[in-house]
Amino acid sequence: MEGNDMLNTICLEEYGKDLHLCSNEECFHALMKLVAQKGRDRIVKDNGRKVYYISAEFLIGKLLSNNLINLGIYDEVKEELTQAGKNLSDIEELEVEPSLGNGGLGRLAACFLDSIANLGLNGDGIGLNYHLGLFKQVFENGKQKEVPNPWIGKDSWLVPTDVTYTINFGEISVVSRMYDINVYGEKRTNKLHLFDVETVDESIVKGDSIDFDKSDIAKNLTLFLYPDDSDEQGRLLRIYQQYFMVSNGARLILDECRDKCINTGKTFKNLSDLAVIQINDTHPTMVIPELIRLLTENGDIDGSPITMDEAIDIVSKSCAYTNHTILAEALEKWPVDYLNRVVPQLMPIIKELDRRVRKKYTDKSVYIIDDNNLVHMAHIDIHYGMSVNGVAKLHTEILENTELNNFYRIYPEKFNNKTNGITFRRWLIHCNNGLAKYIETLIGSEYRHDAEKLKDLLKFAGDKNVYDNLLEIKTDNKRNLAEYLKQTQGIEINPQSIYDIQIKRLHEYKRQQMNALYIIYKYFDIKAGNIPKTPVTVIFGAKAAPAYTIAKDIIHLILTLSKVIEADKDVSPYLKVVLVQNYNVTLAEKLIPACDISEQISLASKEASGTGNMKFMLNGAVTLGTMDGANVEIAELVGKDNIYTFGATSDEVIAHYEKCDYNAKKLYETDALIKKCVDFIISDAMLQAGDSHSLNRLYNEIVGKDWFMALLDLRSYIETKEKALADYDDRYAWAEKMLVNIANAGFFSSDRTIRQYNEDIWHL
Ligand code: 26Y
Repeated sequence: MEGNDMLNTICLEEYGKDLHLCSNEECFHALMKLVAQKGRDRIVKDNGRKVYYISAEFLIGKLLSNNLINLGIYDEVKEELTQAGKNLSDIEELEVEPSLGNGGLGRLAACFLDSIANLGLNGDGIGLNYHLGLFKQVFENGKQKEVPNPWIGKDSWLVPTDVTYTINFGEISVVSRMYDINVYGEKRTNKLHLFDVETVDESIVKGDSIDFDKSDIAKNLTLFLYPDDSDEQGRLLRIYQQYFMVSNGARLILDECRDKCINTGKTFKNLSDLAVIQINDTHPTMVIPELIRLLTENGDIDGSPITMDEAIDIVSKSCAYTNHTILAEALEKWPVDYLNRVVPQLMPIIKELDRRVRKKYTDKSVYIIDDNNLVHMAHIDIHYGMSVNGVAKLHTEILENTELNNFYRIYPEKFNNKTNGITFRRWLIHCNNGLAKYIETLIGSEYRHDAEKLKDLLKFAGDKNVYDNLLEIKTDNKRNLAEYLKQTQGIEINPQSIYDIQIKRLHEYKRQQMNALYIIYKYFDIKAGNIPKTPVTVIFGAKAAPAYTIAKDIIHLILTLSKVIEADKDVSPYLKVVLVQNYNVTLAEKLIPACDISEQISLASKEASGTGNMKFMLNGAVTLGTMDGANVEIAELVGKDNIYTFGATSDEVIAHYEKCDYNAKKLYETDALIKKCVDFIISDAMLQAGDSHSLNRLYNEIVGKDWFMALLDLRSYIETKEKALADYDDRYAWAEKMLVNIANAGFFSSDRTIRQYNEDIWHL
């Protein structure tokens, strides 16, 4: 067979020995070489329009298997390794996951790059090369501690380029360098461009902490992703990072367009024919004034001047904005003072953009600079971009009708929805290859290119043989997860139990605390003698922002609960609570295929979309969720028998906020069940096992504020979860739910999402 000694050939060249004699490290290196060779002939140059996906985060995960899959050599390589007595998963363990994102927004950017390349579209990512990533999470005494997360090793996918720029800030200037990571698709190889400062200095980080001297920009600019912004220095550093990213990006874009202009006889006046810039939330918003500045200061490709009117017009036709949140604290507003200090060259442009808005509109709420001298970054995007999109149907509706209604009334034509998606190449074919292969035996391999074909699985509804196989694959995955957690984290879980999983950033609106209150309910219930037929393992994975006190208190609550329940021999055989350490993409790939119940329990209206919900569905987990974000679309697709929904609707929640009539204390005082669960947080058992200060603070927060209304939905959550757990025991009925979920997941392929971006916004 052609190519079945591809790797061996490289091993002979590189190491002068056969594959079976190479160490795993050598194999990894040889595999990287192989990927580079195979990807080379897919580099396509064209002079057409190109999309630049600019984002402060790209949570790309490990790349080895993904690259092999996208290059179409995964099965062959796996086979060659097996023949040589090697194991691909062992080799994969050597790769360090780049930690270049917080959560959903960063992972979405990675899925999008994958789909852009696989659809054969011309599009690159632009971001930053954070050396120590987001922090790595370790637990010490039941609390989260943050340590650096270095990921750039000797075998890195990162390739230095000779592209460098001098980037000027108010007081200093720094020299940048661009590093590239190839993004391999079936049809072409694109790039993720990550900019770095030449002078960055990892040695300024204090010991095993994420603390460092925030004043020395040349040394610290690309050390960490979003360092703590609880103080002014941290916030200033964020502006430095953002401007560094967009100034490099803008110059790269203009340089590439200049080349294309020369090849095609166009000028910068035609910029929107050559480039479209998708702005991932407001973090890269300064790219708009920066492009305007560069065009007006430097003129056209022949040096002829470009006026402010022209520059604004050119840039406005090229930029598009995606909103990912309606949480007020995440809508960026920068003080004019800060911008004056960090990027004084941009302020005149921003003021001019604001002046034009003020001339046209009397409604103060759409101004760019408000009465408190805060610059509203999203307002720049909306006035001076050609498209504004939300990330799920409900989210876009809320933007149009509530959050951004004042803008929607001015620019209805700019607003559009693009429901998020996930790449099935990573989130099914790679992470659950057993299921992917089995699906292929049932409906063929077409679904790999046309995810909607998964619907053909519905033909097998009622087929007990298929159900048996689906259940068996799930059980295998559950065993694998148990094995993996034991080996990597020393955690033991029972593969016979129901795996109920909530993995996502720790945030009050996502309501891990409500899940914890359910666990307390269940603990009492089991204590009272109601032994569940099948034991339950509740698994969490979540990092809390370093300065987010309540989120850290919730972590402490979960870890303490876990300890208390473990120690109680009446309950521990039936209920186990696990919080995995340092939840990341790699862990997600192990957790999701093993999941039975997918927890998507955000307060309705608060989760813009969610994408974990889609990954779970695709892997045959059943959703337990509120009617929020993309859960609404999942519910529409699978029908009410195949999802467990509960809780207040987004309209009800929005009404509570408008009327300010939500009262947690009253619920606590009038509902004995709620009181009993909440009181347990500060029970003797808990205070003995945990930190009383932290537990009391959380207790007070929940009783006194409960800003995200966990107590409002707690009763319906408990009832619905109990129903789901009971239903699990009818194994064939459950398998049918699994089948229906998998079959209807096709809509959530990011290939679909990217096609829609391209059809409606990018026009590549
Ligand atoms: C202001 C700054 C500190 C900041 C940093 C990161 C603000 C927001 C974020 C990240 C936001 C984020 O991840 N949003 C998520 O985007 C996903 C992709 O669209 C959605 O699925 C998810 O609902 C949303 O919370």
